[in-house]
Amino acid sequence: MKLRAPAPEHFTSRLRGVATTARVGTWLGICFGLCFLTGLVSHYAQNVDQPVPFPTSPAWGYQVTQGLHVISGTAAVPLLLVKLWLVYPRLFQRPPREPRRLPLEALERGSIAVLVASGVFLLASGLMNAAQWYPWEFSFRRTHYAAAWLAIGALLVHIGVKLALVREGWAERPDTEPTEGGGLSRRGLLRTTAAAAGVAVLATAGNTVGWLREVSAFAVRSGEGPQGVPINKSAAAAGVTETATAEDYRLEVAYGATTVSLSREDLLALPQHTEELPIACVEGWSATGAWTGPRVRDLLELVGAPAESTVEVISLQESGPFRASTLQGNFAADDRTLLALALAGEPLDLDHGYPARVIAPNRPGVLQTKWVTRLEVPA
Ligand SMILES: Nc1nc2c(c(=O)[nH]1)N[C@H]1C(S)=C(S)[C@@H](COP(=O)(O)O)O[C@H]1N2
Ligand SMILES: [Mo]
Repeated sequence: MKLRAPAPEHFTSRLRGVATTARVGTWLGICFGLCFLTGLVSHYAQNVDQPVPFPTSPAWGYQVTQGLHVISGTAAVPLLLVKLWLVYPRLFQRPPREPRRLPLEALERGSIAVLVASGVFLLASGLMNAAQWYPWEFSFRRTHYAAAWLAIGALLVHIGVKLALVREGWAERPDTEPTEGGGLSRRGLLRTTAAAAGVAVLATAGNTVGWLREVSAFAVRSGEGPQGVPINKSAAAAGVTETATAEDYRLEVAYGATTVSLSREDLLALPQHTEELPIACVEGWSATGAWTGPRVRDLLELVGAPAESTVEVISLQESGPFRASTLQGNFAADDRTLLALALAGEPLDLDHGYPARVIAPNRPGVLQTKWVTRLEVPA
């Protein structure tokens, strides 16, 4: 028997066709577009240099954009699988005979190769990041960001090439005729696909939408942590249990040659303010708490640092990418930006950053540094 590569006509499912492909493709394109835009926001918010400062208001802005990012990315997973199943027979299509059609065909196939590769990489690495599983060596943020540009570029080419076909597909009504043997109809396939995306959304949205928590099986960190806020990294995991509870803990505030050193009692003796602010993790989960402590701007005033100074926030944690963060000038100057000592009316839990942590409005969770020991304004 001779083995032969399959040809498109060997794939006989009548579920395939422009009517189903155009619809699933459009939904997938919307998810990718939303994911791309919200991803740009998140990337920008985490940049140290911001030509235009990331705004501090609304306080819940990042919570919404990053929640949408993870929800639209998760919804894209079943859509991408169905889309690939609908079109993969075309992989076996022979190249066209007329040489003048070759360049367009090459562009089309090349863009699809880039789109599929980067799309699969983005969804897989994003899900793995949300599950805090990093089996790779590279920087997640930089690689995910670079792949996003590849994907969106290839997606625009793909849409350009296929626009006429997409129009045709939407003009055709998906029929309800079952496949051979009483299987799914085209409309049934679309409904099932939409339902799968809906389930994926419900299963992750509880990360950030409180009342959905009960149904969200995939809501990774939706369990109530101490003081009603989930924990990302515990004090034990960060290796700070001893230093954070030591008698000689001090917060240093430094501006040029001026340094003041404050014990937790000293910090408690400063004017205390309470703000309702969310912790919004890049992984998509978020939770709002009532945080209490002195304002960062009041602390800067103690050393005579100008308002709107950029502040380096340094924690007791000795290693790890999130041990320190940069607080941009507009965040440092905002009245709602606190060095929190308490959460929900109780002293901060050790795992939430005792003795002191930064909490600022509209700031990615990853920058809300815990176990803070030094605020430094470069002179
Ligand atoms: N020092 C330090 N601060 C940190 C982290 C960390 O690993 N080390 N994790 C950050 C991340 S990714 C998030 S989402 C928030 C979570 O705060 P929580 O654990 O109090 O909810 O803390 C941030 N602050
Ligand atoms: Mo996070």
